[in-house]
Amino acid sequence: MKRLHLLLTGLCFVCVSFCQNVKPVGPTPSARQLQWSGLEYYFFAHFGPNTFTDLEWGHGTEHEEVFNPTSLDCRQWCRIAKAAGAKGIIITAKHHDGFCLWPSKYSTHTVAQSTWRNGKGDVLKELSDACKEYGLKMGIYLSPWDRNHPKYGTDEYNDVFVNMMKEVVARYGPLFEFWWDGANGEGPNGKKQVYDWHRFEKTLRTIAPNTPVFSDIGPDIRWVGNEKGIAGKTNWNLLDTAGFARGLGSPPNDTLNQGNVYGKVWLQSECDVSIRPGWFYHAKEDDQVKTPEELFDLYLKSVGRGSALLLNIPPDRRGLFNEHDSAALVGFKKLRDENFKTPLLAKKNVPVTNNKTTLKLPTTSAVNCIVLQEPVQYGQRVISFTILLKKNGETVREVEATTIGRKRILTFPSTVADAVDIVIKETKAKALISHVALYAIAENLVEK
Ligand code: FUL
Repeated sequence: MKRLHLLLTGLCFVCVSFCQNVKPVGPTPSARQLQWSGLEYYFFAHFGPNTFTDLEWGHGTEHEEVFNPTSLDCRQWCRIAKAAGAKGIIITAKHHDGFCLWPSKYSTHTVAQSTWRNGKGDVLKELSDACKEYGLKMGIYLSPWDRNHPKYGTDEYNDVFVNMMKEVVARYGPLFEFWWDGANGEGPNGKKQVYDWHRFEKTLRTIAPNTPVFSDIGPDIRWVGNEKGIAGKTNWNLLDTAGFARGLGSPPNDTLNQGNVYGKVWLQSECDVSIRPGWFYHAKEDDQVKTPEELFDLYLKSVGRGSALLLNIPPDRRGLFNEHDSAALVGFKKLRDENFKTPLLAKKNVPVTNNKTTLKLPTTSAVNCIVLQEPVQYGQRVISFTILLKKNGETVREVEATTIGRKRILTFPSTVADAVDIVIKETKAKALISHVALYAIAENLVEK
């Protein structure tokens, strides 16, 4: 009994001493951001008239009849998402062509005007029901740029956009993310729309206070500056947004990619990337689906660099996730499961004293991967660090790195070691490491 008491006291001490006197540093995530941050990996589904016209940017003049999936089954999407370990699906409720995948009251270019299911179909309703059934989250992409809506280019379009947001939140919420695309291809002689971003933001905050909102510069999640799925090796969850705007006025792509070390706003990045070259389904790309190994590499370069992975799986003309894509996704899941199943060592809340911590491996082993996490609710702290792999007291490999953030996965050539030192070189305040794990992953998966 006394021993148990001592043990419990010891455990409490570790816990308390880890968090004791810890003051957050700089901006910290809101509850809404923190909750989203734990999702790490989820799907995008680009679906609409482009699926049937083989375009990437529809003109907005396509006849509604064009949208005609022969056997839409959102449960099949969810089954695959679940099997692939994704946490949710964000659907293009309205892409730049303006076609609405739900029967909106605020447009006459929707599923209701199509012949699909005699105008009675509703893709968002089916997806929302399927997500609930499979325990997945649902998110909505709504393009501000609209090449169809007659009101686009006038002040009244802001009412349309607000009404559409209200409609989809009321009918298909709760949503785990709302996606505002910054793209606009109107060109110098095109229609000019002055978006009322302030009103858009206020609307979502009122009707969906727990839904984080994505755009180039947030307010909750920022774009990573490319569509390749690659976050910066240095990746701050902080950004200076003052003076910048969405779309063309956003910060340079490399700033979005790396964040700002002393940025004033907490904005974790999200890596949006398609499993195929295009965002929409094109049969001619069936043989260009990313392989499980390529997806694993993107996982290391997104989630493993403190970002999120938003992986696009475009439903095909049947309204199904294509076999080529699902095979790659299952392979990708298998690689994550097999390689991250058994850590050589895993520890929570690692005490860091004088900027250093030593971890002893239970047995001398070949290591080629380390996973680190900071408890970001206390702010992102570590600026740079070194991993020293040791054997019999000698350093056998040094791995230099910069930021950690929510998760940092470092891979390196396989090295036989019996201990590992984490040496914090520069930090904003006392370094906190909430999780560390060492692995021996397949050699071909080590980051190139
Ligand atoms: C871009 C869009 O123009 C693409 O069509 C796609 O939706 C991508 C995710 O965002 O800005």
